[in-house]
Amino acid sequence: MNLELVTKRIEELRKKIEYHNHKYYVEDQPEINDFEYDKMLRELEKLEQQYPQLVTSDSPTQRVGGKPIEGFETVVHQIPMQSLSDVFDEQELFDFDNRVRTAIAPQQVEYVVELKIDGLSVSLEYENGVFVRGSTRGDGIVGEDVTQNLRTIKSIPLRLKESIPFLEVRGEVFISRDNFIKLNEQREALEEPVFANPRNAAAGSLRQLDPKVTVGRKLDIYIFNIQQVQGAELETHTETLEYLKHQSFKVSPTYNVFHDIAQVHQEIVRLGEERGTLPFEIDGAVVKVNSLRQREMLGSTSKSPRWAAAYKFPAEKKETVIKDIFVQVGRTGALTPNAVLEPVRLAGSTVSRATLHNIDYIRQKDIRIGDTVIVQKAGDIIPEVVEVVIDKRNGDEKEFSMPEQCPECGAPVTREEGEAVTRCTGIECPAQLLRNIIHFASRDAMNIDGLGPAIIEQLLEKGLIKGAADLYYLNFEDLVNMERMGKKSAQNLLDAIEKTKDSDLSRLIFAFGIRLIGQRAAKLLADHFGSLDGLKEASVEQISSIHEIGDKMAQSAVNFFMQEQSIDTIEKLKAAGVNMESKNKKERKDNRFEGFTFVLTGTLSKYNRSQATEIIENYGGKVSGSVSKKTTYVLAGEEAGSKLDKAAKLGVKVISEQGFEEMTK
Ligand code: 1X8
Repeated sequence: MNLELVTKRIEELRKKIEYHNHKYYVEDQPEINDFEYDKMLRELEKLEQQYPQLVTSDSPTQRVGGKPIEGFETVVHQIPMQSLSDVFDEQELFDFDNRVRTAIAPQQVEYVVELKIDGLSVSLEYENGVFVRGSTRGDGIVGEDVTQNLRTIKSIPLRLKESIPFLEVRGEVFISRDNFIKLNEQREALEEPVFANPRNAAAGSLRQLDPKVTVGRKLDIYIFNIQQVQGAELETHTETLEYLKHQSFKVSPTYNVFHDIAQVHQEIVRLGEERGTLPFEIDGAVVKVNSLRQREMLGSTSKSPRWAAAYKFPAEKKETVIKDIFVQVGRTGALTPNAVLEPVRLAGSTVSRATLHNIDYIRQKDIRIGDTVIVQKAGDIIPEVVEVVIDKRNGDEKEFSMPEQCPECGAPVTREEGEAVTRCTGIECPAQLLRNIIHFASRDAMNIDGLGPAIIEQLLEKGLIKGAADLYYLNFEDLVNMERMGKKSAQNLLDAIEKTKDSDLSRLIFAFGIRLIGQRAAKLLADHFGSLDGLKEASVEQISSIHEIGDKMAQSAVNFFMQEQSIDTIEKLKAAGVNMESKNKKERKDNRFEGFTFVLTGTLSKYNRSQATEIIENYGGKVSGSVSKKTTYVLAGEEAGSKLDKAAKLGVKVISEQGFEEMTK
């Protein structure tokens, strides 16, 4: 192909890709499937690699390409990004209407009512039709340049439909409830802190220094205002929204026009009732004067425009009765008590369940089955029980306690000290497979390259795996039929899985995710027992005889290897050819130190502390930190201190480094 043809093809691909992007992400009416879309994107990527001089900032390939940055540049907003003045009830809304009518009387006023989206306000700038800069609101005067991260949002056009010299728009970046829940589940599985609400999740994601992290967050945007424009003449806000839609933006999903404030109020009530049914969170409704000329006449105060108001929805509360409490096992293994409620209408939907969070919450509020309670759906997705109406108790209420066995798989549950959460311990418990497999594949465990949470989730959903061991039985056909998985990535993943069959035993032990057995303990166990079979057969006493392994850890390991689910998993892994031997196996020459406990003190000349410990353990001995009657020998180096005195007092034998060498010859 000559350069002219390539240029034409590139342009054609970009147009097509952006067209289908718009169909999928803005109109929600895709015309082609992922495969066809990916094919075009790959062709474009390849051409741009061959002809880097043809790459432009508005190419769809640039949505993901950004490199991590050190920090954000600041942006001074040419048009301040003001906040809205709040109104909280009908009377305050009428006062707002009066102020508007007084300022522009006797003209007729039209109002537009829209949703107030609970996200993060941003400004987007376009020069000659191309997206050049995006920034956060910041304090309204100065924000941060988050252009790279905004490019990852597929509903933001990188190029306008019609080129105009300049356009600055304002919109709200948000994350849908579904994606918010998924994101938090993933974070929980990776033991990262969860986001308190969708707004925090959106803000945190947009302010990532690495755009690759933002890509995965599935942010979205609604555009609701033109801040500045050169190249279009507009008279009303509704015209503005139509124009923005025409220019490929995703605009406020509902907007209706009203002539009097009573109708405006009715619309707000209607939106409030719809609130719970929307796929994203709103925290109110926005009322705006429609005429742009009237807006100018009204102007702004230093804080907010006089032509708009935000009507804030209150957190709705209702009284109802708890009929029962049942326990749900989340995908992370957490057991969450839930209340079964006498159904009530709340914030636009019928609520028949509410979370009780955990057993501490239940005890603290003294919530019992049969209680009359107040439930609330504030900014939160899941309704919660806020308080008990004690006056309505009749004595028949029953206290609740957590089960000792997982209601999903029957494995014992545990609750760690200082933690509110009760968890299931079953490795193949259907409710917590996701978390376990993510851990199994993670970098410090089996380190399966390219097997991230999203793919694991798909594998589970499609029933291709039921546990970590099934990963080793996947075939090419299984993988290549998954979403967003090409032939090459399917093969890469199979290769990556295959490679991990040869991992050291310590990785496998850590990968099981046994309670209290972290990376270091896994290494000690692997080195000490040399094989998984050896460890499996070991008693609590044998395991806890290892220096640094306590009784609780040993008990936890023994419990794990006794469970049927664990035994099955190990058998499957073994049959698949996964290595079960330690590469670091201690060559125990003999057990000459069996039953001996050493205490090390002072500085040895030939070895450091851990080398000496290793030698002692290799001969079957133990090392302890303090001298007691049970100590067999104190091994004393240079400048030994108080431990020698203690040894003398208790009559414990003291040996020198030379003496020790003799013993280990
Ligand atoms: C903030 C918001 C506005 C709108 C929606 N969601 C918001 N968070 C809207 O106009 N539909 S306007 C606005 C502001 O001006 N501070």
